[in-house]
Amino acid sequence: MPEPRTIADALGDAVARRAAITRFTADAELDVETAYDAQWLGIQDRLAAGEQLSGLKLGLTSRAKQVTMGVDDPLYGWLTSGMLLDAADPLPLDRWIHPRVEPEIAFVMGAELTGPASIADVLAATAGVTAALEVIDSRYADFSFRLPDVVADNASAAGYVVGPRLRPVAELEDLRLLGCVLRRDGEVVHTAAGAAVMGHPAAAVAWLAGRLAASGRSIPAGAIVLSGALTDAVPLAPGATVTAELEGLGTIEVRA
Ligand code: OOG
Ligand code: MG
Repeated sequence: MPEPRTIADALGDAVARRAAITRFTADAELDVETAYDAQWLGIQDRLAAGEQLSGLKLGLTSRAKQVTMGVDDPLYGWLTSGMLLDAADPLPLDRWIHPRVEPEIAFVMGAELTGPASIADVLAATAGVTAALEVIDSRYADFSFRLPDVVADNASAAGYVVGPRLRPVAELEDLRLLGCVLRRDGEVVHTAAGAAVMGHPAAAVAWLAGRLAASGRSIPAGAIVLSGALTDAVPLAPGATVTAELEGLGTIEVRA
């Protein structure tokens, strides 16, 4: 099994050179816990380079994503200050290898959340929810990976854009029924509702709190938590415009 340091270095190098690598599981054993160790080393490298932690992300929490990516389990990764993007600017395509964008419901935590946690615990600790578009960019050739590979690769995290409105959950109707429409160049490409994410988007955040507790961590107050794509991602081709409209949370539009 490759060492976490070796894995983190190979992935860091792939980012720096914008060159995809072959997944580790193609010719080696890699367990999920070792992969999370490698992920954490990669995050430490970003912090050492001057970034700050800004939050966490869930991945593969919807059936649509699991089926497309061929991985049946959710996972998590970390968001850093360098990943925050402004929808007013064209997306920095020159940073990435083969970026895709996907619509998400983001939770902004008003209080620290330590697992195990229920949906009610998550909602009580949430300052508000907002729309987000996440840019993912696998460091693996053809976005081809197994669970340990994508864990080590920080859940393909590359960037995120936050929507125009932060709404307290008490102001919204049932998050399970919150509608989402994704358009590319004005044409509807995917639609979903909040329940696409583990039956309830807060269930994904509860899963995260439980998973972090197993390694003695928690979700910090102030963190933004992307609960996972509601629909499949769309490739970000140069010149494309992608728009996500989330019921009650407004519209985000990005230009590549
Ligand atoms: C893994 C990351 C998935 C999500 O929201 O499901 C993810 C990938 O698809 O490359 O961020
Ligand atoms: Mg995502």
